[in-house]
Amino acid sequence: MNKKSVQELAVLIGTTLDRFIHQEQSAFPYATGELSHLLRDIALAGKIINREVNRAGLVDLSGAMGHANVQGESQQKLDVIANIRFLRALQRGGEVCAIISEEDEGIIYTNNDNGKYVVAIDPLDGSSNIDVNVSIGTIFSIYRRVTPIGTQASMSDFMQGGRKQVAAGYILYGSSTMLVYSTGSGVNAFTYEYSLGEYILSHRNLRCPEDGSIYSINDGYFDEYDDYIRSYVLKCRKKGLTARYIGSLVGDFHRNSLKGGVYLYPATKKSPSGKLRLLYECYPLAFLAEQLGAVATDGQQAILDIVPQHYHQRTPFIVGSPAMVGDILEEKGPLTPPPGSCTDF
Ligand code: P6P
Repeated sequence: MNKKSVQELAVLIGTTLDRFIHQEQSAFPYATGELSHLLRDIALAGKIINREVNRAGLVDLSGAMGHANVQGESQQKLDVIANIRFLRALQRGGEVCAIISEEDEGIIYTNNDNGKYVVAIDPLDGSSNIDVNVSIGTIFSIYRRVTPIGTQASMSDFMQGGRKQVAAGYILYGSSTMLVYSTGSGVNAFTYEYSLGEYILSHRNLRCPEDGSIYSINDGYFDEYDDYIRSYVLKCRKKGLTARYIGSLVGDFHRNSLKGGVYLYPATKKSPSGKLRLLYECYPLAFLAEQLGAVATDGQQAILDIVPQHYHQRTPFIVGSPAMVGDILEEKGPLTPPPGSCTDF
C-alpha cells in the first residue's frame, strides 16, 4: 500500500471531534482552551453513557428506580447513572463551577470555584423509552459564569437567558450515537465510531430545511390544546403530512432538523405551562435551532427571549422548519392587543 500522509489518513478516517475542536478553537485567537476541554468532558461522558445504554437490558440497568425524581416523574435507573456520569465528568474536568440538572432540585457545586463555566443538563431525556429500545438523548447548555472567578456560583449564573449560552448541544443514543453541538458558528454533528472510540465529523454545518412535511405532537392531548394548535393539526391531517412522534424530544428534533419538520409540545391541562424545561431542554435546542436556520417559539415569543425565573421552569415548545412554524403562528391570527391598550394608531 502506498504510504499515505497523516493528513490523507485523517481525511480517510474523517475529522475526529478532538481535531475539529482544535481547529475551531484556533479560529478564536483569544480562546484559552477551557471551553474546548469542557466539550471534550461532555463527549467523554457521552461515550460512557452510550456503553451503559447499549447494555442496559443485559445488566439490569433498564427499568424504573421505583421512585419519582424531583420533577415527580418516574426515575429510571439510567437517569440516575447518566446524571452521576455527567456530574463526575464535569467535576473532574475542572472547567465547570456549577451544574443544574433535571435530576436534582438545586445547584450542584463542583468545588471548582475557578471554573469559568456553568452547565444546565438533562442527562437522559426520554429515558422511559429505554426499555423499548427507542432513541434517547442528553441535552446540554453552557454559559460563561457572571459571578467572579474563585467564588461560589449562584443563581445569577443560570438566569442569564437563552441568548447568553456560549454553546449547546445534544448526544443522541440511537441507531448510531451522535454528538451534535454549536458554539454559535453553525451546527456540526459527529457520529461515534465505537471501534476507534472516537466521534467522527459526519454532518458539517447542518441546516434545517426551510419547509417540511413531518409534524411531531402527542395526538392524545388533542382536545386539550389551544384552538390554533388543533386547527394546525387538522390542516396537517388534511394535507396528508406525516405524523412522527417518538416520545423522545432529541430523536424527533434530530430527524426534523435533517429532513424538515416541526415538533410541538404545547400547553395542556396537565401541563398548563407546557411539559418541557426551559433551562436544559428548550434553551439549548432553541440555540441549536437558530444556528440551523430553524425557529423555536413558545407560541408568543422566541424561546431564547424568554426571561428565566427558576431552574426547572417549563414552557410550551414549538421548534422546526421556519415555514411550518410560520403556518402554526398564522393559525393564531393577528395578535390581539392586550385589553385597554391603545388600538388607534
Ligand atoms: P408525552 C420525554 O419525557 C419528554 O421530555 C420528551 O423527550 C418527549 O418529546 C415528551 O416528553 C413526551 O411527553 O407527554 O408526549 O409522553
